[in-house]
Formats: sequence, structure tokens, C-alpha cells
Amino acid sequence: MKQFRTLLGTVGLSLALLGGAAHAADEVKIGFLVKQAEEPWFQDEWKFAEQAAREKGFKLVKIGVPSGDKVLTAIDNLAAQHAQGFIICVPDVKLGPAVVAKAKQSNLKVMTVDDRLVDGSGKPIEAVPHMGISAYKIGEQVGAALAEEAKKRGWNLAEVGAIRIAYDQLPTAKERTDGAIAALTAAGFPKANIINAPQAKTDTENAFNAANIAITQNPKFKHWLAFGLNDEAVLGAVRAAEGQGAKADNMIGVGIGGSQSALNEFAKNEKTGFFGTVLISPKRHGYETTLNMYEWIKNGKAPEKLILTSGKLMTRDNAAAVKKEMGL
Ligand code: FCA
Repeated sequence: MKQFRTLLGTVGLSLALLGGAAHAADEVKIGFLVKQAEEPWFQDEWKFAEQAAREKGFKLVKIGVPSGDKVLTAIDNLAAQHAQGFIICVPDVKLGPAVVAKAKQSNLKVMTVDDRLVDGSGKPIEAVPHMGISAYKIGEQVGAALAEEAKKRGWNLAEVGAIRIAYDQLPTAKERTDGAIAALTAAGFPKANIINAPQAKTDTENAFNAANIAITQNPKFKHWLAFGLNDEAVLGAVRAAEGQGAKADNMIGVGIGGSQSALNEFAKNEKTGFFGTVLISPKRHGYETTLNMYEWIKNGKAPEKLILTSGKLMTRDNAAAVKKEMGL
């Protein structure tokens, strides 16, 4: 009897161990890789991805990937940790074929967020599910807001320069600024007054440098407008204009994003040239993408191939209400 009990105990223990092993292998682990971890937008995406992980009880692995090398190392790292998939915003969309090959080789599911991968000929890789913003349309919202505010202030448009902080190697960035130009010119803004100011990297410092050159080279303008791919781009232009004496009364900047960088600006006691931003949804881009990946891993339900999210103009005056309306 004693022997029998020992035997039962051993069997029970082995079953428990087996169960434990099976459970560890079953554990869902999802990577969330972003190109610029220091940017508030990406911090927000991570925050909402964490929310999904908490709700569903899976593990989220957040990795900053500022270069192609870092992307490949991060994917290796995920494979070594037995993750099953990852969501990525790449530092360069041309890494597309390399990312797809590496994910396949590591047996990891892959989805992209914000910036869509392109193939060798620059075409979007449609096989990889993607959630991005409706870039052109959001750009049009920016352009319309700029034109409306300039008219409201009674500015003579011939005396207004518009700084386009450009990052054309990124398709979503080009679409955003193309949309802004279309809306501006449709509202009667002279195309010749739009100054191209390419930034070397998509951060405030590089936008500041680009805008500084544009302003210095165009002393004929009395007032300024500024737009670009995100809030950081426009903030760079706003700071550059301030440095050259064009403050809130002479500068209208409208960004895209609505994360902390924009909110800080609205919270300042004195108004700045950062007039507004088109608020986009880090919740959809962080929470929803991660949940979609979870469903794909857990239940084999492949995500939609392409989701483009919308935005809403937010200014100092209506920030709280607009954020609430967007569920943020
Ligand atoms: C790109 C930009 C980010 C953000 C995101 C939605 O990745 O670099 O700032 O605008 O699209």
C-alpha cells in the first residue's frame, strides 16, 4: 500500500511537472518593437500594449530598435525567449524584406504599426498586416486648420511663409505633408510660399535645424505656418521661429500626434506658436494591434491586412474634450 502510494505520488508529480512544462510553452509572449522609444507617441503605444497584456494575461516584451542592426538582434532575442510574434515600427521601411525573412526564419508572426514595410522596389509589403494612420487625410486636416487660423488672424497670405518639415523617405510622412499642401493650396495659400525643409531624422532637434535654415533664407515673410509628420517636427519649427523672433502672434504650427509633447505645449502659461495638433490614437495603435496579435497566436485568427485610423484636430482650447471623445 505504501509502495502504491509512493508510485501514485511519483506519477502525480511527473504529471504536474509535465503540466508545468506545457504551460510554459503555451505562455503567449509578444514583442513590441519601436524605432524611437524616447518619443512620447511610442511610450503611449507601449502603455496601451501593456494594458492589453494585463487584460489577457500574456507577456509583452518592449524593445527600442533605432537601427537595422538593433531590429535583427531584437528578433533573435524574441526567438530565444520563445515569443510567438511581434509588432514593429521599423527605423527604416526599406528593412521590409529583411524583417519578413528574419521573422519567418525565427517562426514569429509579424505585424507592423505606424510605418509600413516596403519591398525592394518601394511598394508596400501587403502580406504583413499593418495598422497606420490615414496619412493624407490627416495631413489635409492639418492644412485646413492652418489656413483657417491664418484667415482668422487676417494675415495677408502673400506675406506668410509655410515651412514644410520634410522626411520624404518615409511614405507616411510624405503623404501627411502632401495632404497638408493640398488643403493649404485649396484654401488659396500660394504654393510658392511653401518652403521645403528636410530633416535628417524625425526628432525635434533635426526639425529645429531644418526650420532655422528655412527661416534665415526667407527674411521676406512676416508670418509663418509650420507642418510636418508629427508634433516633434512642428515643435522644432516653432522653437526655431521663436529664436528668430516669431512667437505665438506670428507663427501657427499644427502637428500630428497629440501625445505629451503637444500637451506640454498647451499647458504652458503663455501661448506658443504650437497652435494645434491632429490627435491620433495610440490606444488603437498599441492596444488593438497587440490584441490582434494575441488572437492570431492564441486562436489562429489572422488580423486584417490594413487598418488606417483617423484623427481629430485638437487645440489648446479643446484638448481635454477631444481626448475624451477619442477615448484617451
Ligand atoms: C510615424 C512617426 C511617429 C508617429 C507615427 C504614427 O512613425 O514617426 O511620430 O506619428 O508615425
